[in-house]
Amino acid sequence: APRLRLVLGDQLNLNISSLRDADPSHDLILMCELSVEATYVRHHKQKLVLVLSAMRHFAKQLKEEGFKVRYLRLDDTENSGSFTAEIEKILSSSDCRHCVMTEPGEYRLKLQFEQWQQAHPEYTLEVREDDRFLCRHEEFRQWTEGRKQLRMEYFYRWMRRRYKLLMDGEQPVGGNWNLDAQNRNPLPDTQRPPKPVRFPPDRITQEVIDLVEDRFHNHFGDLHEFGWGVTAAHAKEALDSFIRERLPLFGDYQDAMRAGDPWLYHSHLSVYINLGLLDPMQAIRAAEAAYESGSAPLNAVEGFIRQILGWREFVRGLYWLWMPDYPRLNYLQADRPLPGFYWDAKTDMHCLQQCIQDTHKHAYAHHIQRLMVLGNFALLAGIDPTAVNEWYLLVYADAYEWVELPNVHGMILYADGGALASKPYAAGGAYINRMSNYCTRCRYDVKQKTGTNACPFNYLYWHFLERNINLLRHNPRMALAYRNLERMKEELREETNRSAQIFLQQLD
Ligand code: FAD
Ligand code: DLZ
Ligand code: SF4
Repeated sequence: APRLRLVLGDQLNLNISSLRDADPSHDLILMCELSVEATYVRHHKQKLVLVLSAMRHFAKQLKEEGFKVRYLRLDDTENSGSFTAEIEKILSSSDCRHCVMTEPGEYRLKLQFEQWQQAHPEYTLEVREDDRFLCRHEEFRQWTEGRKQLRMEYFYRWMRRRYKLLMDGEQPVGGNWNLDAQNRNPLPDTQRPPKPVRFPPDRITQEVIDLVEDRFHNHFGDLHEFGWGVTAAHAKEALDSFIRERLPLFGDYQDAMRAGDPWLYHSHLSVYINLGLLDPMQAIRAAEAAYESGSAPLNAVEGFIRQILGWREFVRGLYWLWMPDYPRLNYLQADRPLPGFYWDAKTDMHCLQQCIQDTHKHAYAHHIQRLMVLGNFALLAGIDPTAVNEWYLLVYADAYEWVELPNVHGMILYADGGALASKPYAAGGAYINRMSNYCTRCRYDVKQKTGTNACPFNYLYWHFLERNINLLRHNPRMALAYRNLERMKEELREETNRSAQIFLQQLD
């Protein structure tokens, strides 16, 4: 019997589980551009162009492969505005009763499909597991069983063994599981990272750019420099160029930051992997092959593989384990509104200003910018987790809730009280100064601790510890920080608190 196949905007892969047994002569594939998906958070303009253009290119490819595709455009007059209404329209007007889809990556959509199925027992909605991920739900659940704490490092070792990646029998190649200690170098001024691969918009992308400028002109972000790839072929080209040109130094400069350049030696592959345009195992195997052929060192290859095989799978497992209650946690009771400068970059703090500008211009910032500048500030200033989550979900081209939420709620905000990260990633200005050149052009002085010219990260750091002493003091990984706080001269401690209070008042 013919089946309907629904493909969501981040499932753009011919080998996706919902299409695996599709029959071009019978089946109909449904794809929908929906205004709610574009606006449930007001996504960055580049993210909208990326997703919609990639969807249109994928539909074209499906048709070229001989499939019948019903593709609903945002501006089609008969667009009913929801996935389930579109499914229903097709099922009720044909003899097909069965729709197949791959599970969505966001809880909100999972719920929507479940509710529809309950209300419509006359149809079958077959939801298949998303096996683009390298750890299935059941496997992840088994891994968590009997563990008091869930830590990425142990999950990662388990995954390395399972997939026999960089293994020497039962032991890690080179003797260490994790070479992060070698991956903390600042970038020397003379070091010139290669230019990233960018893809000039083709006719389809240009059409979507016009559409987005027209319909979503008040969304955050700049479209002038749109250069993301929108097909699997583009993604493959981006992977090849990363392996050749950037991977060898990926490890060394993984944590470094430089004003005006968010790209550095990162891969810029998350957008493609998350959309389905690039298979995560293909990226991992390509890096492994570079190590084996001697073209990239172990600290780079191990570091890169850990991000995809370890972190990416770990946060995805936790998301599904902890939803739907997770986003409501607010361990540190943070409730300050998000400062306006997260939108317009109007702040004298040069590091924040640069990271927000990069984000506005490219819908991209690399990991340490997201974690140690933008995230660190949100943590130290006690910004409301709901507002921070919304910001991260809409500004980055690679953001979907399954990956954004654990990184923001758990990793940067510690809103889950340490379920994900063993301690808050709080740091003063010295860290940013060591890892970047931001401070040299800042109106604040990173060396000063208090007063109107002092780097705000410095006093906010101590104020954060002070404010949350009852919640954090018992954490063994915070012991050193609290000992330092307790050793601080009373006068300096008071000065620090005063500076922080004045700064925070001005923020509101
Ligand atoms: P690279 O540095 O080249 O890393 C290689 C790959 O590893 C990435 O492409 C990505 O697939 C994976 N990866 C690395 N770190 C993580 C991580 N912590 N979690 C999951 N995957 C990881 N990543 C997203 O894909 N979407 C998000 O919405 C997102 N939000 C984040 C929010 C915060 C606060 C933080 C700290 C991190 C977030 N990350 C997110 C993780 C990471 O910052 C991005 O994956 C990375 O910056 C993407 O750029 P890249 O492809 O150049 O990464
Ligand atoms: C992010 C996004 C956007 C902007 N637009 C669409 C769309 O029009 N149609 C669609 O099927 N998906 C879209 N997406 C992705 C979804 O919002 C959602 O984030 C993912 O499908 C979750 O797995
Ligand atoms: Fe950022 Fe402080 Fe350095 Fe200025 S001095 S760039 S605020 S870390």
